Formats: sequence, C-alpha cells, structure tokens
Amino acid sequence: MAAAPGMSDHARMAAAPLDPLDLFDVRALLTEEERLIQDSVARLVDEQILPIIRGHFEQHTFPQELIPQLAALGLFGATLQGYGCAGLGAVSYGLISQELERGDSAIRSFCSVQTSLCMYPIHTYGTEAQKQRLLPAMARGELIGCFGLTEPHGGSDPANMKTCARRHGGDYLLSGAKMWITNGSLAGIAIVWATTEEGIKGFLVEKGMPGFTATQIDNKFSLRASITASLFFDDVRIPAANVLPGVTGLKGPLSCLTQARYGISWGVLGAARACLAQLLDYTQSRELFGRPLAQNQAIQIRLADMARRLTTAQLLALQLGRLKEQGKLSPTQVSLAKWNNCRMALDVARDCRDMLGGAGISAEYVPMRHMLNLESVITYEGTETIHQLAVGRELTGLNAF
Ligand code: TGC
Ligand code: FAD
Repeated sequence: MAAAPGMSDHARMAAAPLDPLDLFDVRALLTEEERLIQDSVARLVDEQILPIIRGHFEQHTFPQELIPQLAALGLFGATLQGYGCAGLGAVSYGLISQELERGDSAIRSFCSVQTSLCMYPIHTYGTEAQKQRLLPAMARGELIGCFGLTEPHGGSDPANMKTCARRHGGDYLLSGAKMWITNGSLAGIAIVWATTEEGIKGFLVEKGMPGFTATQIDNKFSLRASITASLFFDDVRIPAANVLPGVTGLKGPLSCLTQARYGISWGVLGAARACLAQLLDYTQSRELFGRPLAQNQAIQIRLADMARRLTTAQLLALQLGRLKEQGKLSPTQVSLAKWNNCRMALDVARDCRDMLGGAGISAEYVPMRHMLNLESVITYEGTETIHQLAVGRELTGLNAF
C-alpha cells in the first residue's frame, strides 16, 4: 500500500508491516539482478524440490532428476568466469545457496561440492586442457564431482593426512582412503588431496580408474537426501595430466573450503527461514487455553529471539558477500560467519521443533528434517570448535589447534 502524503512516521510504519522473515529488509539492499536470481531459484525450490524432498529424505536417496534443472538455471560453477559458467557475483551465489537450503541442505550441499569444491579448484589451479575438458561438462551437470579431503582417522586436522601419491615414471600411484565424501559414489570425478614428496597436491581421480572404489555410507540420520561415501585408492595410477599443477600445500584444499564455507553461511539462512515460516503459521492457528498459541508471552519471546538471531545472521552474510565481491574477504571472517550462522540455524530448527509439540516430530513438518541436516552442516567444512579456534587464533596470534 502506498503511504499517503503528509502521513506521520507512526502512521507510515503502521501501513507497511515488516516481512517477518526479513525484519531489516535485507532484500532492499540487493541489486535488481540479485533479486531476479533469488526469485528464479525460489521458484525451482517451490515447484520442483519441496514436492519431492520429503520422500527422498525418507527413502535415503538423492533426487538425481533435479540435476538437469539445476544446470539449466546455471547453478553449477555459478561464480566462475568462462567455460560455460554464469560468472555471477558472490551475493548471487549466496542467495542461490539460501534458496536451495530452504528446500533441503542436501541440495545446497550437492551444488556447493560441485561448484566450490570441484569446479573452483579446477578453474583456479588446473591447466587450460583440464579446464576445457572438465568445466563445461560440469556446468551442464553431465559430469559430477566430489572432494576428498577427510580421512577415517580424523578430519579436523587434514595436515596429518595419510593418503599419499608416489612418483612412478611420469605418473603417480595413489594409495589411501577418504571418508564422509558428499556425492562420492555418484561422482564421475573426484578431486583428491594427497601428500607427495613435494607437499600436498590435488589429483583428478576418474571413475573407473583401476584400484579406485567408492562405497556409499548408509543409515545416516542426517542429510538423508544426500549421497555420502568412502573412497578407497589401491595404487591407482594417475597420469601427470590429472594433477592440478597450480598449488602445492594445505592452502590448496583450504582455499576451496573458504569458498564452500562462504556458501554455507548463506545456505543455512534458508533452512532457518523455512522452519520459522512454518512455526509462525502454526502458532497462529493452534488454539490452547482459549487463545492462539502465538498470543502467549513465552511463545512471542521465543519467536522474537529467533527473528533477532536470523536478522543478524542475514546482515552478517550480506556484508561477507560484499567483502568477497571487493576481494577483501579474510578466512577468519568466513569462519566467524560459518560458526554463527550454522549455530543460529540449528538452534532455530530445534526450537521450532519444540514449539510444534508432538507435531514437530512428524515428517509433515520441516523443522526436524532441517534440524537433523544441520547437525551435519555444523560439523562438515570445519566443526564449530575449529571455527572458534580460528577466530581465537586471529584475536590472540596464538595457535591453539
Ligand atoms: P594452517 O597453518 O592454518 O594453514 C596451512 C596453509 O594454508 C593456508 N591457509 C589458507 N589458504 C587459503 N585459504 C584459507 N582459508 C586458508 N587457511 C589457511 C595458510 O596460510 C598456510 O599456508 P602456507 O603457505 O603458510 O603453508 O593449517 P593448520 O594445519 O594449522 O590447520 C588449520 C585448520 C585447523 C583451520 C584447518 O586444518 C582446518 O580448517 N581444519 C578443518 C578441516 C575441514 O574443514 N575439512 C572439511 C572437509 S570438506 C567438507 O567437509 C565438505 S562438506 C561438503 C558438503 O556436503 O557441502
Ligand atoms: P574429528 O576431527 O575427529 O573431530 C571430533 C571432535 O573433536 C569434534 O567435535 C571436533 O570439533 C573436536 N576437535 C577436533 N580438534 C579439536 C581441538 N584441537 N580442540 C578441541 N576440539 C577438537 N569431508 C570431505 O573431505 N569431503 C566431503 O564431501 C565431506 N562431506 C561430508 C558430508 C557429511 C554428511 C559429513 C557428516 C561430513 C562430511 N565431510 C566431508 C567430513 C567433515 O568435513 C568432517 O566430518 C569434519 O571435518 C570433522 O572431522 P571428523 O568427523 O573426523 O571429526
């Protein structure tokens, strides 16, 4: 409704109620292009993802039928330039992640891995021949990637990795194992980080290479609509053409993690918004003690607190995105945002589950599905403790890992 001329501030404010999921109107800070991108992904989520995701979560299957639609919208490698990629800005990528995770963390995970953990290192550290051969097919969703860093003996300390690659003539022989690998048994190509005589290097391991096997991890309580696998390498012969030449050392995989953690900081906003939206409806329509549940002080305080946490997380994500676009992003800022926003989303999802009462444990409602997913999201890409210690190291200059 347009405000009438001469209206007092109070009357103008009363005429324009705030969006309960965006109390500080963060959307008004977006460009026209960013809003269009958000809206088109939101449509995909509403029309194609939400109707099927519960079934996939229950069946423990990944909805592969979505891959062509995600590719058609340009969501794979969305921030990369050239090679069939859309070349979008960091905030647009954040909004894409937010909308996808409003559907389910599994779908955002799938896109994060393809974009930030697989296409990004090929684009940044690969040869021209590797880029030409792999990136266009990955952007079209015809070739799916996975990223192997974590090992069975402990993921928080990747510097201690055991997987190694020994020189064998002009080639390498790769041996070891990776665990908890998203897309692992679906992928046609795995970016595998291994120690060599020169330091840690990235290897492009292709499905079907002799000695390479991927085994799906079943019976997860979390991210059930995502494929997670263990990878095994038994003297896999890797030609020199499949080594990423542009980086040596832990900074290779850690730089990819910065990209993916950035996307997660936005993605989890979507999960929290989905939970809060459903809870707001529920507390209005459920009547207890002769009044709507929403008309209780204790409920309103909890709703207000969720809105406070969501709003601050939204503003944090947007500023993180603008810093990234200006080339001023520091990994410590990404750690703080990943920690804060994952914690916010997990706490909101748990609290929404609680305020739905018994209905909260039903698959008819979204909070418990998001809550279970977010237990993985707060763990992968660096646990909450790892990000707290990264911020502590920045503040003190002392390494406590
Ligand atoms: P540290 O001494 O800090 O660093 C070693 C070298 O790396 C450089 N570096 C970075 N470079 C680029 N970007 C970053 N973000 C970087 N962070 C560090 C650093 O400058 C140094 O370079 P150089 O040239 O001096 O050698 O290393 P550290 O051993 O002390 O480790 C630090 C720590 C603990 C933070 C790191 O190991 C860590 O982040 N651990 C957590 C591991 C983790 O997050 N794993 C995630 C696996 S992938 C995943 O979970 C995918 S889920 C996907 C999905 O489904 O969405
Ligand atoms: P550990 O490193 O063994 O940590 C165990 C506990 O110790 C944690 O609570 C941790 O915070 C704490 N801890 C560790 N160090 C310290 C310390 N110094 N001080 C205090 N506490 C500490 N990895 C990939 O490489 N690729 C993927 O695609 C991928 N996808 C994943 C998908 C899912 C669903 C999950 C659950 C994980 C995935 N991971 C992936 C692995 C993930 O990154 C690791 O689980 C994570 O990094 C933690 O490693 P960990 O499980 O070995 O736990």
